[in-house]
Amino acid sequence: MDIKYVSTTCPYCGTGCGFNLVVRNGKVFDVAHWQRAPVNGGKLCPKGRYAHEFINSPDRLTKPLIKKDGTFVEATWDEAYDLIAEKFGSYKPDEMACLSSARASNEENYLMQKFARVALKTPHVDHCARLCHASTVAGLAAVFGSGAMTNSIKDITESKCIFILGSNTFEQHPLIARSVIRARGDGAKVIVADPRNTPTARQADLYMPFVSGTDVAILNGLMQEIIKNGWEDREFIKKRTKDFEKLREVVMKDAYSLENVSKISGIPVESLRTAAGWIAQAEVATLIYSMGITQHTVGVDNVKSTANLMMLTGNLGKPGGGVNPLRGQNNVQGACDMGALPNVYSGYQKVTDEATREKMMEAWGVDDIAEGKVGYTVTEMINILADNPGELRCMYIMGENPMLSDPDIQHVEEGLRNLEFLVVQDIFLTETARLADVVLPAACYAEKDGTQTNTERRVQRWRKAQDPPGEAKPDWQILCDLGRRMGYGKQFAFESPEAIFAEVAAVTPSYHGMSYGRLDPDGLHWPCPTAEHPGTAILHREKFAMPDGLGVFSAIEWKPPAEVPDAEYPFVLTTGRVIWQWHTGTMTRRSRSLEKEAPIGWIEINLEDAKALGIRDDEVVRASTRRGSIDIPARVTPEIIRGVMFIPFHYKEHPANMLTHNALDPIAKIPEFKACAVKVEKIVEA
Ligand SMILES: Nc1nc2c(c(=O)[nH]1)N[C@H]1C(S)=C(S)[C@@H](COP(=O)(O)OP(=O)(O)OC[C@H]3O[C@@H](n4cnc5c(=O)[nH]c(N)nc54)[C@H](O)[C@@H]3O)O[C@H]1N2
Ligand SMILES: Nc1nc2c(c(=O)[nH]1)N[C@H]1C(S)=C(S)[C@@H](COP(=O)(O)OP(=O)(O)OC[C@H]3O[C@@H](n4cnc5c(=O)[nH]c(N)nc54)[C@H](O)[C@@H]3O)O[C@H]1N2
Ligand code: SF4
Ligand SMILES: [Mo]
Repeated sequence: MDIKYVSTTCPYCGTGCGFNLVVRNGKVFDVAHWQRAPVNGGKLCPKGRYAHEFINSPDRLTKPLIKKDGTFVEATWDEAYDLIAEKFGSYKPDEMACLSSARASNEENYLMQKFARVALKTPHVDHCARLCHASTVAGLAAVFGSGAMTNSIKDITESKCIFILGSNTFEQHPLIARSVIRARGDGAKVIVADPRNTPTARQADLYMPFVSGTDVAILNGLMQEIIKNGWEDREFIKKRTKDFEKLREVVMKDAYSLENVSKISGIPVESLRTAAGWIAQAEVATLIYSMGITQHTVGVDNVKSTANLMMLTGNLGKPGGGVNPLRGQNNVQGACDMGALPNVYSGYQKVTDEATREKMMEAWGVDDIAEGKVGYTVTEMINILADNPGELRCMYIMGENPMLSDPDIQHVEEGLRNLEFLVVQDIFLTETARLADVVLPAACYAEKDGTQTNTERRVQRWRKAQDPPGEAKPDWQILCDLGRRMGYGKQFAFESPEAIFAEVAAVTPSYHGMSYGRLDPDGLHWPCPTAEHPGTAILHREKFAMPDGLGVFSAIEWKPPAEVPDAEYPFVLTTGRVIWQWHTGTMTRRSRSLEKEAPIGWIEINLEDAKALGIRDDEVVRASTRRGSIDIPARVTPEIIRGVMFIPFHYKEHPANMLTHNALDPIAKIPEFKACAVKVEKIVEA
């Protein structure tokens, strides 16, 4: 028997844990701890521990499929490529759009944006970061000049006060939660604010339940209390920031007195006062946030407010401090870094800057690429498809499943059905793939080499452990094949991911100093500008990445969510995740050990609310919003604040996104997944 261990990086969350895939006679059959792994030192959460289980699922796509008269027929790669190249060649650039994938490697994301811009000449390329941290990228870039975690995961252990707002760290980034536990063991105070008493909240020294959508009011209230007590860090404010007076003017308003904030949010005044004191008076404090902050029509405002609080208290540019947005997907940081976004090339170089565009054309050896204008975001693409049919006619989706993950699924389906030609490239036949004209079978993480960039900007390797099933191919290879078919032989001549990475390093300033050789054994944090540079674990140490080096305070007023409860839809619906499942479930629901822990969806309803509605625990109820209705089992619990209900969005049987609202943040274009108005009723048998 031939057994080998192949060390690689977890394909689930942005923590970036390392483990060994155990391979027997050429097939992966288990995961084993890799003690040397830099982020997690061998420890894993259940998803990492069972990350082998879906790989050899009998449901894997193994052959290209072409839809003929409404049914899929197996095809050869040549047939599929010929059809795609012919179709892609028949549309105008502005009629085509591409979705890249935070599940795929840096190399693959780089190639997808290059394919869109060079081969299709379309500016319309985006990916699921839009649904996730688009507000972070826009918000933190506006105030610090860089939209990423300011400190590293390990650095959290140095903190003396950890404020977790809108992140269920213990379920969604379990191996980052480990740093929180360590810091707490060393005496750090932990504050958690969340509408639900999550496993994260249960670890807190101070837990503040509150009503979804009131974050800016809470943050402004904390800042008012800090300024009133003279706890702000005047030296930091003077030396490192600007526009403090503008902030002061807003947060000192009566509207943000602790009494008023308490009325808006539901958090007792005493808790707010304690939190303000702990954050301001700690030797060093850090703020951790995730989707509770970003997924709002005021997502960018929320993000800027978190930055306000940490600048006010002088907690940036030092160990144990920072504003730390936890990035979600394994490689969402990398997909953004690689320029799979409609406004930037790799390294956040603006498409609207003509000199940069010329530089890219020269690097890519072409005399024309997509126009230097900002393309459509995912959410805009779907709106255009549904509302202005004919404007976008053709789409190429790699590794995303918008038919379950985008808001207001009926609207998404209507939009995708308006496409004349849809190509979906995935490892399984997803709800989205079923709507495609051509489905391309991709290799999964265990079947290819590549790199991915975790939430702390650490670039790490994936290593091939087995061959893909059937005729499936790595995404990078499919993109190269298609690029060549479209007449760009030289631009897509890559023979390996390593060769693609060399081009990434050449054209991306923050990755200039990286190469595969340098990524072993611990990876490298960007920015890493030269071949000698050790990488950068903590950003903004001396100055912010702004032209004048100063962090910018923003004056932000609280605004309620786009849709608030009324007589007909009297509750706030919020949505999210559980530790055992991953997004649209394509992988975790095919992992026996994970699926058995959480096989069905539910709606969380507060005990008192349930009593008033006459609803019992486990009873199937009807949840409805202005978008649609689903029938779903009730989980009646004291662990969610009154007036708010929660549904995890993993389950196709009870799709939360039938209900969610397609209202967008005006800047980031992120949808408000975290708050809309819902009603819940008993189902009366006819
Ligand atoms: N097991 C598992 N882990 C995951 C994922 C997964 O699908 N499964 N997905 C990954 C991805 S892509 C991401 S982006 C991250 C997301 O990670 P998180 O953001 O931690 O996860 P969510 O459950 O979406 O939301 C976090 C918390 O926000 C709270 N919340 C709801 N409304 C509000 C509000 O208005 N304000 C505030 N402040 N909080 C609110 C919810 O109660 C919830 O506990 O997780 C990553 N990790
Ligand atoms: N209601 C609600 N909706 C949400 C959210 C929420 O909190 N509430 N959160 C949003 C967030 S933060 C996110 S990130 C999105 C996620 O939205 P999606 O990215 O659409 O969700 P996934 O299920 O992760 O889809 C990834 C797809 O990639 C495929 N895949 C995996 N590996 C590979 C590979 O190597 N190659 C290829 N080609 N395909 C691969 C998987 O099978 C799967 O179909 O969901 C968003 N939707
Ligand atoms: S914490 Fe994230 S990266 Fe680590 S094992 Fe769990 S899912 Fe994988
Ligand atoms: Mo995400």
